[in-house]
Amino acid sequence: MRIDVLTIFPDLVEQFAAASLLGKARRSGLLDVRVHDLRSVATDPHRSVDDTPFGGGAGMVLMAEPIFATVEAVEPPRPLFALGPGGRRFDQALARELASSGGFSLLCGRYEGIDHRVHSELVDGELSIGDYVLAGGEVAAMVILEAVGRLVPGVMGNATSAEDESFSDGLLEYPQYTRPATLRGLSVPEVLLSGDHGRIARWRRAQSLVRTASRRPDLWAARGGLLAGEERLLAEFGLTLEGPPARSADDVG
Ligand code: JF5
Repeated sequence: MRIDVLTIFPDLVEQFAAASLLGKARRSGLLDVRVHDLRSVATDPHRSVDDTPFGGGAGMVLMAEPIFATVEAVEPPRPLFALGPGGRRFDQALARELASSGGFSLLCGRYEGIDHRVHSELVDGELSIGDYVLAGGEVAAMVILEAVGRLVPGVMGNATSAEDESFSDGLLEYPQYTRPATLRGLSVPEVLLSGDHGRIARWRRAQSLVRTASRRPDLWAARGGLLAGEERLLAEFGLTLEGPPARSADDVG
């Protein structure tokens, strides 16, 4: 899968794509991430990529010409998405869609925005990673690279598929513990030390259910609340959806 990123901060994105999981996937040939410097095609002595807005106003606008020139020179894979808070919200479902596509490209805006002729003539769509304003699209592009990259078949081996199934069923993860079994007087839930794998699986499921219901009412509603048999599952561990949840270290505040 090829993913191209167009940016005026190529070093930032390149460093990220070369590190950790993405870097490994790249070296193994599973991921072809290409980072392009919009400034490298600028022809004027100052290699300008921004200019003041027609009509006046604060700040600068990313110029159209360096973006047209880059797109013509590298023919980035389509669709070409611009990052920005006005776009389609990026979520796990979209990450899966993009991971099973042939490839795509990301255009990182900066300043007050990008010359509109880029949007009207070159860009296929806009993606947002959330309802907040960033100084530029680079961080959003890196979020998308990581979320999509780890879903590309082979990048994470078998660890991904099963785990991401648990998000696809709309539930939060259950709590995790590692050694030691007692830490500063805090013990690990008995069930996890029991060796009873059926009971462990049911406990984890029950934990996912109560966590989702209490922390993410939006996900809980979308799932349709408790399904058949789940009331009993909760009861097996003395849990209900009512009343205060069991206190744990991550429940503070
Ligand atoms: C950007 C001009 C794009 O701020 C964002 C963003 C927020 N959620 N998703 C993306 O993009 C950066 C800044 C200025 C265009």
